[in-house]
Amino acid sequence: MNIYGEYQSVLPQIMSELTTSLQQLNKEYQQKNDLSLFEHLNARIKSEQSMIEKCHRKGYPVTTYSALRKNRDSIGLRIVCNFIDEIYDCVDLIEQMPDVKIVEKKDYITQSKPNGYRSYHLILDKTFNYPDPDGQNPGHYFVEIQLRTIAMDTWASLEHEIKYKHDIKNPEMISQELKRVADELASCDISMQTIRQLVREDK
Ligand code: 0O2
Repeated sequence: MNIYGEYQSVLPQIMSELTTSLQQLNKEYQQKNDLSLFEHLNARIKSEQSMIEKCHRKGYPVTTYSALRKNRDSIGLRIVCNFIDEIYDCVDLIEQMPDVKIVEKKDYITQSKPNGYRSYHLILDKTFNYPDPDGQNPGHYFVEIQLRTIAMDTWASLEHEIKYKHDIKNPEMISQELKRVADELASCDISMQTIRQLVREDK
């Protein structure tokens, strides 16, 4: 039996519905502001193996209830924006979406992780027209949304690739270098936003 049990087929449907709503939000924002809210959007259902590993790591029983209630990232969306300002616009707009309650916000942009990781993380509790593990219908589902700029996304992808795929002989030096690059990219993000502002003021 899959860890997601009877909800295994519901999760992709929820993911797809939410993706469509966010793409619609992007369209409306584009029409109103003449610029994109986000550059692209990825969505994934956490693999069964990762979910089981996470249950073990957190000390939760390996059950459907743990997968959907104790852990809150079975459905994950990553929104990649061109500029930092759009990340915060996007958070505001998500907060206003119908049937959405934001139950957790982590701003790793203003407060980056010690290793240099930057992103804005949200956990949503959203109602969908499917039954949930607490017997409610419409049911409540948690969704994790990570919002980043292109530069933050590039760093996180490469850092993940470097860290998880190879044995590192001199981890301290590599961590220092990764942190240095993260800070340089953060500085580029701010510069690009400033340049955009200058161009706007020039009009
Ligand atoms: P995947 O496959 O991306 O889902 P927890 O989620 O409980 O384990 P915490 O502290 O509550 O941990 O969550 P956190 O750190 O706010 O967010 C976890 C997710 O953010 C990770 O998911 C990564 O996607 C991303 N993330 C956090 N820190 C880093 C980092 O230093 N480097 C990179 N590349 N990504 C990071 P998972 O579960 O690891 O994997």
